[in-house]
Amino acid sequence: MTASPVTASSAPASSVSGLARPTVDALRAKILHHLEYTLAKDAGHSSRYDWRMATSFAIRDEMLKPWFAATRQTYDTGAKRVYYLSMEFLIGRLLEDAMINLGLHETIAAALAAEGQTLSDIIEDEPDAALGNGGLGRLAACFLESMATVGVPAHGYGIRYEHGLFRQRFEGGQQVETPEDWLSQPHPWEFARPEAAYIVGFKGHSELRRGKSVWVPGETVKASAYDTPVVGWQGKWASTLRLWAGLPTTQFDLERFNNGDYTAAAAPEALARTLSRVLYPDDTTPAGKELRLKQEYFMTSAALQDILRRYQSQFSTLADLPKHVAIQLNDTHPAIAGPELMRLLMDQHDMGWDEAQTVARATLGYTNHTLLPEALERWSTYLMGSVLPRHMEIIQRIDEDHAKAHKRPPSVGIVQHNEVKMGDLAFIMSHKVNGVSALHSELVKETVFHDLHKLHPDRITNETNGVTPRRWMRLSNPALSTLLDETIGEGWTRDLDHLKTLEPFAQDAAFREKFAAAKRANKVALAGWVQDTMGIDINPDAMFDIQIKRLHEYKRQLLNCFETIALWHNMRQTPDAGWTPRVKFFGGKSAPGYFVAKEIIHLINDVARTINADPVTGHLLKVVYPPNYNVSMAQRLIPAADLSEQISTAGKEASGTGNMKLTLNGALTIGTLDGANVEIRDLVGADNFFLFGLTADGVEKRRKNINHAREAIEDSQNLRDVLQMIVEGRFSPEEPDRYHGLVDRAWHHDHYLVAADFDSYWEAQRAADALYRTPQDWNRKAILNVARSGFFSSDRTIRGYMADIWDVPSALKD
Ligand code: B1N
Repeated sequence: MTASPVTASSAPASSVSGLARPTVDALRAKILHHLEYTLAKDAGHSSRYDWRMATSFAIRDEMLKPWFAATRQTYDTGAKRVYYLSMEFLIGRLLEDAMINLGLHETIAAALAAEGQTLSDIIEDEPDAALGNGGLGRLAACFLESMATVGVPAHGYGIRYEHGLFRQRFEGGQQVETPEDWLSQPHPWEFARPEAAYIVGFKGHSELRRGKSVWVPGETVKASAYDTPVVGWQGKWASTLRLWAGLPTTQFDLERFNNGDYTAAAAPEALARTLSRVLYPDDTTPAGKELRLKQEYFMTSAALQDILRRYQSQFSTLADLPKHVAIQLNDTHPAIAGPELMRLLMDQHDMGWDEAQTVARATLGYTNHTLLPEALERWSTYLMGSVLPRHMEIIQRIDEDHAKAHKRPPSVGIVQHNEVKMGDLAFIMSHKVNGVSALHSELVKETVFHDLHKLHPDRITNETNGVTPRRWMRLSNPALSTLLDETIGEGWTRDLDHLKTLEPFAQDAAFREKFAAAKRANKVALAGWVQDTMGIDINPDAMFDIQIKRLHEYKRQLLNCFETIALWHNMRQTPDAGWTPRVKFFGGKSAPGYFVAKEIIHLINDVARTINADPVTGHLLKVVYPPNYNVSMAQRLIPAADLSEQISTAGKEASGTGNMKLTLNGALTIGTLDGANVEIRDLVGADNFFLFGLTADGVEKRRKNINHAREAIEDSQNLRDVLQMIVEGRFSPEEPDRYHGLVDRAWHHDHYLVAADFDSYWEAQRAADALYRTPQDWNRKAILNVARSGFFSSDRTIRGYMADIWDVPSALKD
């Protein structure tokens, strides 16, 4: 080991103000201390893992001060607290995020360098905490960071899944899932809190005792807390992520064990641990399994018990709960919170029915994240009644009360056709219901909650999603961040609206060159990674065209794939026609049981294999689909994107957040009028956005023509050629009929209107090609995208929730 001696070193170069930051030497000494005393390792014989752990512990020590200070101030001032209940927190890697927010990036790099270690290697060693599927879980993670930046006294509550979202591999182009294993190594960011543990019951029955309903559960488990601090920008505030792990309530059965019945002896433990074993890998569609309902209740009940315990340690009357507590439900997954909060207030704290309902409603808010009919959670009354008998009683009475109070039509009930509609339950039990983009919130009023909205016209509001500029710019795109700092100052990191001041620089040729150089550097870095990991040679001067998101038919990766085939076909016919070279990137996982999405993955990989082997078009077109897309891969791809693919069938994508990250990082969008694309286009300007396709209204109308797909295909030579090539086995010569089913569906069951939008998409793509050939114009528009995307900070979103839903002020002075 080539360690240089510890010198009396200078102060760190970072720009954070107001924080007492350690010097390089102090941090170096801390890292060495943790190496020796926490990990019991000798610096000379330490692995990369050891260095990462020691570095993480050293950084974690620095998080404690702001974390304690925020906690203490919240107690001392009796401030109102926000609780964000979510089955998913897709937090990704934490080391670099913490270093950046604490202003210690350069200090740590220097401290490690003095020990012969490379910070980037250590950062890369950290596994992604993939405790979420996609946008909904990543939004929860951005919110925790923004609440810590804006100064909200906040806890996130979720499940400490032993296995997060599965890992994806491709075998012969097909997705293969293997378990994700992030906890196989100790997680350095969490603190076990065995003293914060609650009993959660299931099953059994509800009985009357002295006129009061009492639930006698048939099974119980223990929820045990693990806390992770989340520090905001410049360490001025911090929030807490509290995740629950399932433990048995009964002692290990020693007698059975001694009698040789090892399985039975361990049964209670296995049952309890199942609750926090694995994240359901379904994005946008509910699993509908008993275990999932149990997981939802497990998280929600533990959270509410913890919230009431903390409240009662500080305040006396539960009637005042909504003055001091706001609870936000991330979709319907924790919607059992309504009946559970009422149960706790009534059965354990002797509150009457009406008051319990009033208090619960004033405390709860519900965010809807999807309108897909198949995505709305419903549980059979049989399952709900057997897993949660007391809650079933409460739900029925909530429903009856609501029917009486509002003389409502029969179609509105929570319980319908022997199913509990969790959306309706969440709506009725919340004082505010919000959608996640302007368009989505309007559609929520018109569709799923049409009748309830009429009865409660002031309940639905909009809070357009956002993303944290710390992770999605400062951390992931240092090249552009530095250029922004030099050009408009560093204020954008805390207040993304500062980006507006970049606008005049779009006209400045010298700035455009610097901007282009930053983008190119990111593309060169990505090209190097693609070469190293996939062995594909790509040209950094080609347009990098990127579609990264979960695989879902409504997101229409298939439309992009068809256009790729058409482009290739056209390029082959006239290779010298002045084509704009492109690299098409795809990234994303399919739910394991989603056959059609898996078939689309297979096709994209077959198309990539064919195109990438073609010498005629090798300099013009490549297709890259790296396996196992996750948060860290997003951080690599987004800064290098020229074109952002946001091409969902209009009316289907509630918001999208990848669209915001890509715009912020200077990609131009090709997209439909769907979700937050509408707001992106309004803000960046129609001239700086490639619009195509039917509108949400147009989609509904077009669907009424049952021949819409056939007519569109017959009208489009390009699309006919594409389908013909696929059906002939051009991309699967070893199995020519591999995609007959897929092509048949394209003709006859095109629910997401791929065919109807194809020509319009093709035209928009050619407009993008043309613009890319004039780099001055492309870069000007890209700069305007950056300058006008300040609205998409999750800090702005959080301020919206604070004002419209939570009624919480910032705890920070400035
Ligand atoms: O939530 C994101 C939005 O930006 C996306 O448009 C939306 O699709 C996404 C069941 C979901 N909606 N619903 C889910 C996830 C997991 C699950 O088990 C549903 N995810 C979204 C953030 O608002």
